[in-house]
Amino acid sequence: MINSLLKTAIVVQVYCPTLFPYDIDEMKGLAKTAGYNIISIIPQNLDHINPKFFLGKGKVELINTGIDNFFFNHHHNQYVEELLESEEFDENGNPFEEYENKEDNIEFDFPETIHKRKDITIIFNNRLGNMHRLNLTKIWDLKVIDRDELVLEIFERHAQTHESKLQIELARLNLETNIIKKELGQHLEEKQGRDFKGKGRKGWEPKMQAYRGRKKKIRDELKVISKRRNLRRKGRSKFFNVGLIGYTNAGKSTILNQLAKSRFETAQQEFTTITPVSRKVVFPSFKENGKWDGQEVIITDSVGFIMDMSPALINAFLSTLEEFQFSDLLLLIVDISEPKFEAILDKIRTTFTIMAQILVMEIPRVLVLNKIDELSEEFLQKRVEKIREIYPEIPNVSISALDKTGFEKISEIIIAFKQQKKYH
Ligand SMILES: Nc1nc2c(ncn2[C@@H]2O[C@H](COP(=O)(O)OP(=O)(O)OP(=O)(O)O)[C@@H](O)[C@H]2O)c(=O)[nH]1
Ligand SMILES: [Mg+2]
Repeated sequence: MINSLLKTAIVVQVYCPTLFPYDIDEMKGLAKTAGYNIISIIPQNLDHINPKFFLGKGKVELINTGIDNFFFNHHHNQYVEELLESEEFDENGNPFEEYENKEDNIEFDFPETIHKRKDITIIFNNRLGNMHRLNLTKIWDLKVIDRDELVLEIFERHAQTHESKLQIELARLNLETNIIKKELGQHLEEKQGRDFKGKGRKGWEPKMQAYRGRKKKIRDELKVISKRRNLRRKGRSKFFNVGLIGYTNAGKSTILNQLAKSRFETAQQEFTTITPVSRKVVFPSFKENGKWDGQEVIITDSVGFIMDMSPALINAFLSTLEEFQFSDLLLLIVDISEPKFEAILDKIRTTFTIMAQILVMEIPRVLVLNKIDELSEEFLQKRVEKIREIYPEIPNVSISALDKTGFEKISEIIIAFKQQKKYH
């Protein structure tokens, strides 16, 4: 049964040698987390992406017809006809030709709650260019977003602090400014031809100015918040700082909760945590003089990563992510129970890529293989061996944050690193 509170989405994915092959199962999870009910998934294989529509023209029209059939109307206007008819060129200026399979009709199973075209969202499991998004929005006359925007929508839903709300607004404004710039260029060329470029700018100027003003205000406010955070961090610098880092949904917050006996939100969905939190944890340790002693450590949990995270999002969250630069040890949390082993390796690679971007590759790190309660002993051993082969220089520890298996090993490792650093 379709949940009427959910928004209706059609997911489209283009597979092409030049495109990042995002996982379709991950898209299903992201769409669900953002509140969408997917009614159809439409893949298309292309040798080259269509410079104008991203998709092949035939597919664009088929999707349109499929939606039109449901609404019993045809919304084509003169401009759309022209856009579809006009000749296409690839990035080298050669006429663009594509193979089209006109045979495959597309039929959708729309829920009864859909009354307007605008109630449908087309989500691309790709990264669209602004021109593609503009053209497709005009042709289909409905909301078109890509994977980056979907992730941004999830962030918007989950942001709770003033800082994270500002960071997301900034990412959204950056995205919209780029779209408006493209739209403006297109508008001027359409209406006035290249010779008159600049004349129609006046109408857009107030909007752009408002965007610029708001962006500056947000940046200034974020700077103030960041300064305040620096002060708080200075207070923590006398302690040993451990950062929990890794792919979204790996179990970072669950681990922090178990260690700190806290109750931060955890959930079987992406980007539950948006705002970093730090907690002091006291690990019992055995001193040389034979006495038990409490070792204080600060543990920080933060926003999780995702494959090929958009630069707009990384930039907006840079100040949050840069917090990790002040860690003395990073625990790279990995969900070792994923069905596909290749996906686990991809997620570890993603974590390293973002770590390089936020300049934390010099910090000692440990791979924490979480969710072992989901795997048989034999299966786990095989996976651990493979990971050791691939990353022989990084220590690893297998745990289950759910039932607290392996937590004594984590404590030992943290204390060993802490003593190496001679923190007191
Ligand atoms: N089976 C099992 N599930 C776990 C384990 N650790 C965490 N989970 C579950 O995995 C899901 C994600 O856990 P979180 O702690 O929210 O993950 P996170 O890394 O903080 O995720 P984000 O904040 O979204 O980046 C939740 O449903 C947890 O209950 C584990 O050891 N075993
Ligand atoms: Mg979390």
